[in-house]
Amino acid sequence: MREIMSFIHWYPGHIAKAQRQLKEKLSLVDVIIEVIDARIPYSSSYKSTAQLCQNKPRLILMNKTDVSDENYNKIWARTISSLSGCEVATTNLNDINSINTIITKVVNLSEPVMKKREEKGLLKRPTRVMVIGMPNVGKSSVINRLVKRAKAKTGAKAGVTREQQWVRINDKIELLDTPGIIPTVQDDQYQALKLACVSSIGDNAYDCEYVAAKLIEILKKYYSETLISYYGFSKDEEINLSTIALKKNWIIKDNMPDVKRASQIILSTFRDGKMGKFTLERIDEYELI
Ligand SMILES: Nc1nc2c(ncn2[C@@H]2O[C@H](COP(=O)(O)OP(=O)(O)OP(=O)(O)O)[C@@H](O)[C@H]2O)c(=O)[nH]1
Ligand SMILES: [Mg+2]
Repeated sequence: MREIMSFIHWYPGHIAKAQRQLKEKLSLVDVIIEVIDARIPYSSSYKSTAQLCQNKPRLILMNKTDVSDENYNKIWARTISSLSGCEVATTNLNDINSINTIITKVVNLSEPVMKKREEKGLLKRPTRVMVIGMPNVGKSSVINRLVKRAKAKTGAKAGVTREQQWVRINDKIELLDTPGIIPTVQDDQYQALKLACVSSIGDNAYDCEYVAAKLIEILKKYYSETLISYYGFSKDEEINLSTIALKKNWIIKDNMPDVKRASQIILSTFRDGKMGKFTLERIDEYELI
């Protein structure tokens, strides 16, 4: 996968600074919620989070299960849990049950932390929680949903806290109102490609046609029947950006396929789940078991 190097660019200076800033913020909290993308559970989880979080209790949310393949959600959740030693919850933030699950699990994680504080004779206060994760995984949505639920439950004004940036979720929990962005530093460019597929990498950092072409390869490998029927191909026809463009009649001058348009539409139909529910990675790809 070396060839991707020239398509997805990193800025090591920015990454080091972002990591430093995140570490400072993390030192303020007791429990961490890490959000990852259920379509790419491995690539969207940061391999050094435990170290970054100073081994504080962490709840991992495998989010966007409404657009990932349900056949792989459970097995990935179990695998991520055993790799990280953390509790993992599968979530769809449009579902209120997911929000209730998050609250229950955070309260459970906070109990030993509060007990420890008490044993040390520290002042009693709610558990401080922060949401972290790579770009576009749903961090702000988690915060917004938790805050909205708190408002609905208590009828209280949002954001009544001792310090401006903490929002009281219930009598046990307060949440930092801004998330921590884990910089998407990836030495594995195949993982970077998948992050680009789910928009976790800004589109100025990669070539749209290249990423769309690679996405089609992955979908051909794992979901060929869905791809064939979605675009109306027959079994023996070649599927690539050009043939999809021709099939959909996306044409530029001289009857040439509009590959650029095809790339953009393919990426967006994948991202919003219109083509189907897909999970782009399998556990055996990474020899995780
Ligand atoms: N389908 C689906 N979309 C979701 C879910 N959660 C969040 N999203 C969408 O994903 C996109 C990104 O969500 P945000 O909450 O802005 O993500 P973020 O991690 O704060 O993103 P950055 O601030 O860019 O790092 C938005 O369009 C959300 O509506 C989910 O469970 N399912
Ligand atoms: Mg955000």
